[in-house]
Amino acid sequence: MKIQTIATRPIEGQKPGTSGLRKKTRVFMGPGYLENFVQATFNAIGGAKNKTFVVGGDGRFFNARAIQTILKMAAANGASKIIVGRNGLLSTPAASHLIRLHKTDGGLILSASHNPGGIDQDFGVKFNTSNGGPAPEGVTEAIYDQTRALDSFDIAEAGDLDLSKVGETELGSMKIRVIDPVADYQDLMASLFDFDKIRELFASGFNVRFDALHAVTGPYAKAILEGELGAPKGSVVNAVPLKDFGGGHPDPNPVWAHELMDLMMSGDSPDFGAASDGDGDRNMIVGRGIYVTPSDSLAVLAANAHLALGYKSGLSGVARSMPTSAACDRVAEKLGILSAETPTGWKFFGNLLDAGRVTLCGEESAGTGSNHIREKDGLWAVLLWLNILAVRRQSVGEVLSDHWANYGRDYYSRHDYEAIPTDVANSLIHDLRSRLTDLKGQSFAGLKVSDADEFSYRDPVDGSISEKQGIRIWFEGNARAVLRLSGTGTEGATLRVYLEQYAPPEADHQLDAQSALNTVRVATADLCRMEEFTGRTNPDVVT
Ligand code: G16
Repeated sequence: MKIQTIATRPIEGQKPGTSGLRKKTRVFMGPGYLENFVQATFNAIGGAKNKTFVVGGDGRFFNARAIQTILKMAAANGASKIIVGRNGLLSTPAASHLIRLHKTDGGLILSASHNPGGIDQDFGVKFNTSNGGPAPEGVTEAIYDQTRALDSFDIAEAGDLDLSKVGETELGSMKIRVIDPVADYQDLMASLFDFDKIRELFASGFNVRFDALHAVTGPYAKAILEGELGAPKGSVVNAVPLKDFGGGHPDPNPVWAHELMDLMMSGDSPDFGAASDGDGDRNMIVGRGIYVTPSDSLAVLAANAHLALGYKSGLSGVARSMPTSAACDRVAEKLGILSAETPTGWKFFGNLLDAGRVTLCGEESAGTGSNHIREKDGLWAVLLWLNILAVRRQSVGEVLSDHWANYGRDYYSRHDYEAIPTDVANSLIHDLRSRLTDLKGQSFAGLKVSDADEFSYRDPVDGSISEKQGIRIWFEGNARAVLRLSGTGTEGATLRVYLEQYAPPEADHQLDAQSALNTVRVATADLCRMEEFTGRTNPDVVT
């Protein structure tokens, strides 16, 4: 095998965000762009020599090409073995599992998650470490530093590899093992959940609609829900992964999964609806006529996880990202277990999971997961819900009402203002930051601020500190707003406004969420001078 050492120069802006490096696909396709980032990643982890990696992606446009490049670079950098999904496909949770199962030195996952795919859409690359989780900030900083100092990359001179068949092949002295992307993940799910109970549920006539949104979870959901658990054929829709996800956003929320939402809100819906995202780590849960917010879903799963095989001895603790609602804290308090609050980004859960401090984690952005892997896991959340329903034999609506009657309801919604010019978004945040200490005691739209701060996090395991992780404003009457800029967008800035209003157990829990949150919405817009800065009066996306 001939190795080429190609001279290159640092490319600006290769700083990983909330979850790896995400850019427009054409940017990634530019000369040396992917190569620089991959070489920087290898350099940052002390080289790839004699190391093993998992490589796979969500099948979006440029996935197949990028994988060929990565394999050739891994071989040139001396890696000993690569495990790759057939046709380059691996969901993010499956990749995380494979890293752990085969004790590899890490993995490269190709995806821009819920962002749309195509030559004019988005692409991304993320490095996961040997625990199976997204690289922590120390590693992503080191990668970024390497991107700024790079002067060459190594790549094998070789033809493309055939990844369409399961089996082993070689590139120079590097072994390449092409595996079935679904099988190991399926075994893992079978070890966590009571598949017999779920089979009985389906056999009793309970029906489900799983919308894979033309993304990577299709083959996984087909094999498990229809193949192994006996859900009727056709329960999984949009199941064939497409390079452009059929032109939509593979984002499982009421806006982008509106077909599923419409069905579930119609008079004649299945008992249970679910969707997953581009790379299979996010989930959406919908009951007949009722949408379950991700924050509520996490709380319900925490309260009921003991009904599933893998969690029957209880949870050590629960963690949520800071903007996620307090609903799961209430469950943790009742269970007498730890509840942790981390910055946005699954990478922040890794240390807590590794240390055994928490078992379940979740985020408002439709991510839920547990210590079975080190990523959020869309299909896992769906199966846990199904396991719980199979034991409780209640509808999603009944489970939720019961939960709220016990714990109260945290009305919750996220409002996204997209494609704001970056300098405008930064000015709004900067202005808010400069007024933080004066806000307490002031009223906006009739709502009094009881406290305000900027979230900073000290990891209790390794002591690392992450600052400026979002602005929190608490209002009297148990309401909260959080403002932060997204770290996953590829165009301008996305301002996320997270709204929350608690209603205690004895209160009315059947209000429409947007109505329940209207006062805190108006107060927050006023307080942050939304219209003055952005000219916007309404968000682009409401989840
Ligand atoms: C990623 C991260 C999540 C985060 C989400 C939104 O999810 O893994 O932890 O909550 O982005 O982040 P932001 O608000 O910064 O855009 P995914 O599914 O895109 O990998």
